[in-house]
Amino acid sequence: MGFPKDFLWGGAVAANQYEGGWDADGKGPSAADVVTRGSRQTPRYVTYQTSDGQIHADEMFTLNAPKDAVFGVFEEYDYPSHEAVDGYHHFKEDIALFAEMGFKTYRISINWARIFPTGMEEEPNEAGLRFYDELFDECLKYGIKPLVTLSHYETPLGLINAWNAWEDARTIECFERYVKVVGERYKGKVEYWLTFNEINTLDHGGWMGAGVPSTDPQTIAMAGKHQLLASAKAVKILHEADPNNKVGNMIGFMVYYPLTCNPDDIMECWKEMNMNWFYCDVQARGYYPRYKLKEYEREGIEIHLTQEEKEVLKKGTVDFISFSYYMTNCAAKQSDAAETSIGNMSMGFKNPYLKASDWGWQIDPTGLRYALDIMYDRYQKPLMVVENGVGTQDILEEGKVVHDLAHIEYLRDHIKAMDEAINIDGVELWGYTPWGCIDLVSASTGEMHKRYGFIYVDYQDDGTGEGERIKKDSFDWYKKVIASNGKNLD
Ligand code: BGP
Repeated sequence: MGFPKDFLWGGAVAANQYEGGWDADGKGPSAADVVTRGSRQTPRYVTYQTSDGQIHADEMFTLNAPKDAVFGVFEEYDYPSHEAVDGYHHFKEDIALFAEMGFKTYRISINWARIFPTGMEEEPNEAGLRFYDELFDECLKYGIKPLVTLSHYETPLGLINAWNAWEDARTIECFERYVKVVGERYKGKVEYWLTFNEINTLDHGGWMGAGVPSTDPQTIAMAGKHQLLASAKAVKILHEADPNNKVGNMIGFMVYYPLTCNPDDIMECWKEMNMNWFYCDVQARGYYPRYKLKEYEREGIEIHLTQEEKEVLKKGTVDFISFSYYMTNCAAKQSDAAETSIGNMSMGFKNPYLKASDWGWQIDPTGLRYALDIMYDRYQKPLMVVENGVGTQDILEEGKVVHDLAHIEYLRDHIKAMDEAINIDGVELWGYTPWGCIDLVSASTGEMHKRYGFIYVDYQDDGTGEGERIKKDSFDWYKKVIASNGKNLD
């Protein structure tokens, strides 16, 4: 019983939510840098200007911008990625704290626009490359293996303003150039790679994941095809750069349960689950699943997959599968059947057996065991849980203490569920990197006060705070968990 000997315990962040330094040392703006701060009540907006000089701000998840939109940063708006938690200047201090907790791995993303400021340059930005050299060296100094996401909502804005980024096949070549550069440069330093963070976010709006200002199904299908091809090519490039490289995909995994045993609800649930499976099926098996092709046919969507492209997909299957897991949802045919529930991307119905976080995400540790089981059963490839956690409103009390019991309880129950998946169900699990191991900007709301970390960062939504790092109660707890290789969860 227990976790495997070399289990990769760690934590996860993304460049755009952690680093700040949005225009430092030659970095170009990315998709995330033109998204405003929202809240639980206010959505996040994407800002752009039209040819008549008007400045617009449209909701990120439902964005359908006009053809003449030029995306950019405008004075009157507050963009949380610009400062984030200033990891750009604090990364050494932060990695030292992760090392103190005993991290074996640290999941970060490379901000593509730091390396290729517009995405289209022939030559990379040396200062950007140097930054990640230093960051990886700092990890390796403590024996922490970097786990690197190539694209985590950081499509260079240059590609978006030129041709709507992933909507256009030319972005694949730009991405290949970027992957070749980082694959060569970080050879021997980085062994674990992920291609696109939550590639399936595309189905919930094109902006975040693909820099596509549209929700049109045909456009989304093409952007998806381009990212799937790029993901397959990245696998090949990274294997060629270093045969030791292990390349995984990354799915935002939203488990659905049928709301009732009504067969109609079962079928509805199957459909919802296919939204999870589709991208993963292509990345793990190397071909488009028939249920998706049939759906495209029914909806009149054309993706024009050539023989050569089919070969690319076939040869670029991933070595392992990674996913984020936060919550579960229920599916039902009747839309007035029950109360709706929200989540990081998709909606569903409330499960009467589950409690929810302050942001309404339903908490379900057993769902993680179930997710691991069905995922492993379907693909028979090693798995990693690369995001998991609960966002809470932590209170910094006098004496600089934060009693974040809710984090401890959530993580403890989910670690137990992983233990069961490994030891009772026989799942091969390589690692666990809880989300936001240090407080950072929320992706869905842009808030600072939705906190996940073991380490509190003193930045507030109104711009106050000096960015001081303070250990929460969960810091010492996670340290014990790692030291005991998952046995001591008290
Ligand atoms: C995932 C994203 C992360 C992260 C997380 C938590 O969907 O990959 O970037 O932010 O969700 O969501 P949020 O920040 O909205 O609480």
